[in-house]
Amino acid sequence: MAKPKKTDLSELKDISIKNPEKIKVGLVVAEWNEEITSTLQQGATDTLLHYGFDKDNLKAIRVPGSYELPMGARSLLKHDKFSAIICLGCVIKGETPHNDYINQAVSTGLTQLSLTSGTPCIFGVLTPLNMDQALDRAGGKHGNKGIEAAVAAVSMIKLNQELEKKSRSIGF
Ligand code: RBF
Repeated sequence: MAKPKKTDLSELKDISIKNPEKIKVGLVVAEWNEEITSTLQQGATDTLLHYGFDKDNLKAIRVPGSYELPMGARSLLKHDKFSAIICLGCVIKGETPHNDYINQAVSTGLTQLSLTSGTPCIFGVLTPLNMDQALDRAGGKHGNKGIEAAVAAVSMIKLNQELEKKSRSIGF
């Protein structure tokens, strides 16, 4: 029997969250390597819909490149109350170490923003050595990492819901 493709949403684990249709999620998508990042965005969006989120509560914005992902996420958080922000980009290694600087800045920026805002800002950035590796991870043989980014967001939303419920029940 053929192995199911990792892009098949029916293979996703069961994560049941409360009132998913009321929860707002932001998506920040880099325009660099747009053919890759749009596939990541599609995977992330389909996944959120699969878990019961309402498309009207998904706010997607575009930023020029991955370096701008943390700033885009921060702008979204200032604009509205989101339960998670999914940041999607693709930084391909070139002849110079630009990718190292961008990747370092984005991962540090998103970590800092998550910790200071208290809202999970998901790192959905591909860091491939070449375009083939990027394609393998955007709907190819390694699945679609946009799906995995959305699963991480849903898992963190569930965790925060459970902790809020617990702290209410013990009177905090
Ligand atoms: N942004 C990406 O999202 N992916 C890339 O592969 C990428 N490569 C870049 C290569 C160079 C040499 C430079 C200068 C920028 C690159 N950027 C890339 C854009 C970067 O994330 C950012 O948008 C710009 O540097 C403007 O701040």
